[in-house]
Amino acid sequence: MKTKMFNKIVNTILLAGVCEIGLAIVPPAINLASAQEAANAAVESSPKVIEISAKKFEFTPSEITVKKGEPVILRLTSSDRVHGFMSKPLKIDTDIAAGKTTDIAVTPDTAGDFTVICDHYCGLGHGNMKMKVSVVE
Ligand SMILES: [Cu+2]
Repeated sequence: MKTKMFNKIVNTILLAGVCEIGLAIVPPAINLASAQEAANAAVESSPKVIEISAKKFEFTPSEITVKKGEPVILRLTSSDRVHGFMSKPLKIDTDIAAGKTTDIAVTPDTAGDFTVICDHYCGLGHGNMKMKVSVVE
């Protein structure tokens, strides 16, 4: 949520900046083209968003694949209660509160398969609540 808003603000600032410079030095047709280019660049550079939902006692999807060195946003939600979302090697440790979206930015630096576990006790099946993150080159 925050990132989306931030991007919107950045886009607005970028466009405003391009328009001002454009108006001052180039005809309107070229000005429009460069504003569009700036908007496209902003969209391409924003990280990929992967949605993951939690409920007793599973994460959906139970497996994701991300690229080494490529920033992603994990958009976490819970449909029942608070769950944990933790993986030491991926340097992730957060709680997922129910009824709210938790965005975390991750840039995996090592290839391999990693397990994310719920580390917030949520009931009898808690010990098996996990998902797999595959980091590929
Ligand atoms: Cu749990």
